[in-house]
Amino acid sequence: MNKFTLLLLALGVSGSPLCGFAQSEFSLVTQTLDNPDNEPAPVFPVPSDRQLKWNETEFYAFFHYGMNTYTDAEWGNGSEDEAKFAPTAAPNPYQWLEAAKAAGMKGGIAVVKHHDGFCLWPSATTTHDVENAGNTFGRETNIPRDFAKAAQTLGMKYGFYVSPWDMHSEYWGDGTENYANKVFLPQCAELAAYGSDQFEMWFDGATGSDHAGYYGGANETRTISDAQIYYDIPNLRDSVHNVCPDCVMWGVGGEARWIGNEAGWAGETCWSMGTGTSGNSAMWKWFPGESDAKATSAGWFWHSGETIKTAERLFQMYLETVGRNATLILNLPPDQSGSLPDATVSRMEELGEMMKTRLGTDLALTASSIEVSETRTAGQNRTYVAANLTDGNKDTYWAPNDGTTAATITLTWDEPQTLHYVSMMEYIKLGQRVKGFTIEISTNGTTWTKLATGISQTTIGYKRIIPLNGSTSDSYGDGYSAKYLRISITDSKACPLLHTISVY
Ligand code: FUL
Repeated sequence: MNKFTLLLLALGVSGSPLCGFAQSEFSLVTQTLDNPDNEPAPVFPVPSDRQLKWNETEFYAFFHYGMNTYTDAEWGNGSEDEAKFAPTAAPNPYQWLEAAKAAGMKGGIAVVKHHDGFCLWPSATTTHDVENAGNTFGRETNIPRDFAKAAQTLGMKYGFYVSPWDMHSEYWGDGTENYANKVFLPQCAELAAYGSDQFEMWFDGATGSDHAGYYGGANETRTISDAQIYYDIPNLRDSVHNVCPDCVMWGVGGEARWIGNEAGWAGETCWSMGTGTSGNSAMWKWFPGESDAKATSAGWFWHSGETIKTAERLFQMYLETVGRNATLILNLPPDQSGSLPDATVSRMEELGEMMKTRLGTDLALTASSIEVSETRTAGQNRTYVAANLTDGNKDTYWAPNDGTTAATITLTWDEPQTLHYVSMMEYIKLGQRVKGFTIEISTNGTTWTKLATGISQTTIGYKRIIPLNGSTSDSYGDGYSAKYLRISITDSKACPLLHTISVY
């Protein structure tokens, strides 16, 4: 019930909303309250504002750095002497993020406490932190402080990975509320204070039931039964949101999901609800996928002798994650100097160049026409015309009328173009809808050829990128010469809503 209806009821007006009032004064108001912009009804579930903003970060870096960097480990056990943390130079998060930015990434997440419990900032909750590091560089390290500042300077999004599992703490898994109250929630509060503009906190689900921890000297294996209760997650989520309103609580935090593998791919069909690589269109909660993947050959942490994957392989990961309605968090491990190795930096520059060459020039912007099979009736302040697809505004969208679940969008160019990729973005603010589509090209507007038929042309979601040659591993090729490109939406939960189409 809207405010105006409430007012009428309060005045005892029933039936015709206008009885007792001069119609000319109120009829417009009645229309105004009755969906004046003719907006489609949402298809639930829909994302929260913070989930929407989070999705827009698309491609960001992961930086695993800490005690393990100096002990050649992937998982410590919490007994490591703090003195082992002894960087050979001042750790340089600015250099990390600069490399990520060169690759086309929009942000980064720094690990500031891994499962061994060593904190890369001076924490009031423990002595197992940088304050007791082995040298001056170590003792002066404060990753959350420097990472936040670097991100802000570079105009990038940032957040922190703080492991809920803590093998140093005597309290972890002791059957009481001590760990949540004395260690974990206070640590999250300390981290939240490093910047109210954080976009994600990363809460890993590992609990290592078969991995012995130090636990204050107990040296045993411990487990917890329900992470949501044990870490007091609803309270933690609210507390962090009070300080960092746009911070999505990943994983255990419940606002974005693990895509189900660490190899950099999402399902070709990928819903932003449900779990795993494909999600499940029938689930009730908006739970978008994030894919965490390693750019290097060894572990999450730096190890001597590791190599960096080729730009082509990393681009494939991008197509198979960001191009399939997931985000990509790509791990770049800083070495013992606290900086990224040169090979990583130059690979990121190469990747950035590849992104620009392949996805940098949007041919949809130079199409001579974009025709659609149906355009939704305009409202007072909103149109649903095809031009909305290329206006660079994610808040305007093309839509057909209610009840239409199949439609075509045809782009025409005056001269033949060489086409490699098609990118589509749904207006997910009103829910993820599209269930099927096809892509065809033509040189004359009468004979059409379907492309990329080996790829499931099902979901779109936040973003879907189709390599027209049907290959994600060798996606560039020679391209296809065409004067016409037709996208047909073949099935949708309700009228489809697209805010952007790009062609490369
Ligand atoms: C996992 C952790 O156990 C790994 O060490 C790493 O941090 C990875 C990103 O998440 O679950």
